[in-house]
Amino acid sequence: MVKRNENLARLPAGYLFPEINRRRRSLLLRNPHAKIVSLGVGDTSRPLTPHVVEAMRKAVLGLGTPEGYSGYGEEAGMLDLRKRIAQRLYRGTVDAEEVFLSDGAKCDCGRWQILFGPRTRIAVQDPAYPVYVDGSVIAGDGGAFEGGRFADIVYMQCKPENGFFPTLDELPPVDLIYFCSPNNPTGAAATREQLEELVAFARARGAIILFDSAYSDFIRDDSLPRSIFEIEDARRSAIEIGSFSKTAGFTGVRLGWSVVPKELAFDDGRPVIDDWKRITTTIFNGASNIAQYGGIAALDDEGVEETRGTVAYYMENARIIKDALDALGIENYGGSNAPYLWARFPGRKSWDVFEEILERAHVVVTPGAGFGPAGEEFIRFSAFGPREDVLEAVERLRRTVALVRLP
Ligand code: PL4
Repeated sequence: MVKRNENLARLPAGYLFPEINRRRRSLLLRNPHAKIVSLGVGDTSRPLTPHVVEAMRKAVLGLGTPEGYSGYGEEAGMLDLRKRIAQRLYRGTVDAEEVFLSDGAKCDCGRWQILFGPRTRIAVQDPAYPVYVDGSVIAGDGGAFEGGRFADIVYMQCKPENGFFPTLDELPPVDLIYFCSPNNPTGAAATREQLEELVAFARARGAIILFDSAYSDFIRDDSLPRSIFEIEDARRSAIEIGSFSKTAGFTGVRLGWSVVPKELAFDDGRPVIDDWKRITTTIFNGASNIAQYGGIAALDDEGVEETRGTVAYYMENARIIKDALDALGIENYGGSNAPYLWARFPGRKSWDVFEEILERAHVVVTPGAGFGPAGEEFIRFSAFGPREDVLEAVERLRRTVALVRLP
């Protein structure tokens, strides 16, 4: 008999989002006529924009001709797209050769976890996108699961009380720090000073920051950094992962990237970028060429203009949700520079609040505990739904939330 991978055996329960879908299906089995609306998963609902569709249509038609056909490409992606990302999104702070295209930020997280390997000392914001912890555990990190947390993972508590930024000086030694800004799930966006502190901390401790900027296009406040590479010295202490998912609507098309600065090195002086090339050329065969043509279009003037419209639509959804939560007197955060609202239900278990909102209002949300221990008492609202669903959901919340917020 084949032995089960003991790392998988250490994971406590199913992955968060399938579990939410399971509960949603369970409601539908009991009540097949329920009209469920979702403010749950951060999945996009706006259609691809015309300019991007046209570029992808041309790419597909080209692939259907002998002259236009192409097979496997460079694993790192098309140079044209890498250049555009370096120039347009990073304004020259990174080189095109440091940009590696992929099939999405989540998939890159998994490959980074393979690269760093087992027994890496991990620190995560708490709460955090669950892939950081779950993927690290699968890769052999984290130690035993005890009392709702992994013994060897450093959970950097991020709560309203500390402005969603951890007290770094108190942390034990760490190797890899996951940091997401604008943050999923809290909606907090780190200031320049906070990221400077983070980079200085990583430099002093010899740690590497894995900076997830999947939501950078949602930043409205121009004083806030959109990339860790806006911070001096970050090139020697950070990797950044980005995504076309939320801004260009590529959650299904699949396109993301990692930026790996040439200066970033392991303790023996070997460049991290060399190992990243080794990993990606070995267990990845490059992002879809059709998606990459779409990405190139999304980053020219017309594409960027269209994308702004998509982002504005979701941010208007965020405003509608925020106004409703404010009107209901529910303490909430985020929604100004991020497409997520983080609402507090004092004294309540977040899975209980999730169940009650689902059962009474037929609205799917995401329970904060699914993002880590510090997410208890909180509910995440996603602004990625169609406008009519958002309006319907907030109307139903107005009618039912008073019933669920009492301990
Ligand atoms: C549901 C901080 C959503 N099944 O699409 P990708 O792979 O380029 O980006 C995924 C991603 C990366 N980094 C952060 C994210 O929040 C996400 C997407 N998160 C959410 O609701 O939290 C979608 C989740 C999906 C999943 O599990 O990733």
